[in-house]
This record gives sequence, structure tokens and C-alpha cells, in this order.
Amino acid sequence: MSFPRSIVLLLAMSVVAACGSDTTTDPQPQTTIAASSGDAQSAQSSQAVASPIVVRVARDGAALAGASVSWSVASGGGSVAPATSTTGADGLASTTWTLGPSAGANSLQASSAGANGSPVTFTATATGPAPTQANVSVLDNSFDPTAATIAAGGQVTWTWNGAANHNVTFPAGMNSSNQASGTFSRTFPTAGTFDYLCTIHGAAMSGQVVVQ
Ligand SMILES: [Cu+2]
Repeated sequence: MSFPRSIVLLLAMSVVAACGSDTTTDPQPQTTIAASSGDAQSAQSSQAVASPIVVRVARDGAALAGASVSWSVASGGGSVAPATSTTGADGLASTTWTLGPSAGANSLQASSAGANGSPVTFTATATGPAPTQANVSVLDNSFDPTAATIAAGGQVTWTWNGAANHNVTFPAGMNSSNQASGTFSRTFPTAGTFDYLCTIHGAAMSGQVVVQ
């Protein structure tokens, strides 16, 4: 029994094609890790950045649930909690990052065993602790700066530099008199945001003290 040569050739080619596609099919799934959100934030030193640090782990591009991600502070001396987390159905894992005690650059690494792209590096900037004293200039008709930031227990001093009468009035009291020169100081023992205004000029001449 014999086949025409062309049919033998066709059979041989299809066997080769089948073998070829077998050997190129997906030998090893590719697991990858990449930053999802939370990079390049800034926060006060020794405080947590506002947004969580999030990575995404994928297998062949699709979200991979149940992958273990380890978080470690690489520089800046801060801390993470938790130090290990597990990806959810969306492939995401997150942690909270508290920056170190000094002003400057901080970095954090996320890694997942066997994942390409590991470790992922996140950076953040720590700002120095809030000052214990701030100065505000009272002008005609504005406060400069409009917002002053101090640490709890700190003091703000207003100095009158305009020509007209102005005052510093908080809704809760402890206010200046109407004055055209001199200074007024008060301390702020508790954290919060305290809005004030000059009642002579109303809302157009207002300011804010942020106590951290
Ligand atoms: Cu005024």
C-alpha cells in the first residue's frame, strides 16, 4: 500500500506543526509584581502617609489571588504594618507606611517570591516636624501667610504691619483687640484646624491656624 507523495508530505508537515505548537505553549506561567498606587507621597516625619501602598500581582497578566507580598523599609527608618500581606481576588495587596523620624527621602520595597519585577520600590518624602512657633503679618486687608502650621502646644504671633485697625477673632474666643500696631500671641494646646478672621473686614480678611 502506498500514498501519493503529496499526502505523505502533508501528514509529515502537520505532525511537525503539532509538535511545534506543543513545545511553544506556555512552558511556565509568568508571575509579575508592579506598583499599583501609593508611590511618591509626602507626610510629616514619624507619621503614616495618607494613602496605602498597593502592589498588583498577576499571572500571565491576570490578577493573581493568594500571593504573599513582603514589605520592608529600605531607607529612612520608618515602619510598615502589616509586613506581609496577601493579594485579594483583584491581585492587590497593601500596607500602611509610617515614615522615619527625620525629614528627607524614605523608601520601601515590596517583593513576592518568584515574581518578575520584584522588588518594587516606593519612595516618599518626610517633612520635618511642625514648628512650635509661627508668625503672621497683619496687613491691609489680609493675613500673611493665610494658613500657619504649628505643633500642638505651639504659639502663633500676629504682628500688625498695615495702617488700618484690624483684629484676630476666633469663634471660640481668646482674641486680639482692635489694633493698628503691635502684636498678639496665643498658644494652641490641641490639634485641629482653627479658622479666624478680622471682624472689621469680615470673611475677605480671614486666616487659619493648623495645629498638628
Ligand atoms: Cu481687618
